[in-house]
Amino acid sequence: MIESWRWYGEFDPISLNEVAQTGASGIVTSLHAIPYGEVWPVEAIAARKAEVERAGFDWVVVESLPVHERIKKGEGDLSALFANYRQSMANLAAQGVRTICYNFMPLLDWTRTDLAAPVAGGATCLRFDAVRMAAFEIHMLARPGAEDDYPAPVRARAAAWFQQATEEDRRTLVTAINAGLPGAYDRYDIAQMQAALAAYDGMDRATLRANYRRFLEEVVPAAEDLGMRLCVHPDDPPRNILGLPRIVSSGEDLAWVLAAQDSPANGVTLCSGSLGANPANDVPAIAAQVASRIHFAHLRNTRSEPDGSFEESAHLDGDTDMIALIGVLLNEQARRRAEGREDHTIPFRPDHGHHMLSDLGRDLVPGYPLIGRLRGLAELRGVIRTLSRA
Ligand code: DNO
Repeated sequence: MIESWRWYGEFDPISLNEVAQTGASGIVTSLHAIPYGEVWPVEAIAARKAEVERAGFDWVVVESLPVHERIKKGEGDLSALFANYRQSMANLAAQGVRTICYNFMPLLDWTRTDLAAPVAGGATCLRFDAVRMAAFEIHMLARPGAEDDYPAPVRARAAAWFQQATEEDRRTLVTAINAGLPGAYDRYDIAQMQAALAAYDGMDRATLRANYRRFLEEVVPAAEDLGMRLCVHPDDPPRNILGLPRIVSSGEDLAWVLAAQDSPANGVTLCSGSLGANPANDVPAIAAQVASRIHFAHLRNTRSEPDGSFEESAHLDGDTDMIALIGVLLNEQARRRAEGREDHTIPFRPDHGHHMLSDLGRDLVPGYPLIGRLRGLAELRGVIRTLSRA
């Protein structure tokens, strides 16, 4: 497996020199300054690639080449957006960057309600709290129908939280909910989020799937011609939120995606933390089910609570059996090797990590600290080496 590390380029307070000390060899990055939907120019791609290579790394995966919201909404004439996506892919392929991670989550990317929930000893982790999410949706966003999405005990605790919350608490919650959106664009305050949700009014699962199918039809054949691999990132959390459908949340959903364009260019980012936040998802089993189409892995763990809340645990310590999952990925690599494929190694990155130790004094990207991820990488590396020898 290729040890890789997500780096946010000019927006990342962590330097590539620091990353070099982690032992990772691959960099996962994006051109975060380019607005969604625009073509990524060859020069900008080449400059980023040169920067990554000067520091001694390979640019192994683009995360993400984002899908414009209008494509998700199926809004108006999308031909220019599809053409731009294909052009960006061609420009990346021309530079030898061939694996592209993206998601098809409407409106928000990964969503948490707390960016600094306490863990033992003074470290912090990311947390999704059903009560705070309910408070946000029902009392701050006043989303019609939000109450129906939460059971009475959660609604009652949400009302209590909202009543005692200070202005500062509420602002912090809005910031946390927006934190998953990468890059410099698209942060929403309450009014903007209400407007953005209104633009999705009436969106149901079937329509979102039809819009996704159309996207795949428009880009997968081009990716195949370019020798590229697209790999969709699962929904995080893996359930509907804000009244919007989410359609990449389970093994069945992934089967639907893969069947929609049955091509090796249409693959999956196996994100154990995203899928694992639904206790019904057996992550090693899902990985085995889609193994031949896994082009990239995000390895992290979560611990779920009965009310739908979950917290990010240490990489080996949550609900997902990480040893079993890595075993599935290593088996798949062995299968590819036996087929004679040169590209049999699957890139992975330690996904997220606790903010801990000297990172607590640094202003880092939420979920992307140096030391917590280094800890995760070191633990995962140990598992991989051990299983590889067995
Ligand atoms: C979260 C990330 C996601 C991922 C996108 C891919 O930490 O894994 O934000 O980058 O969903 O488009």
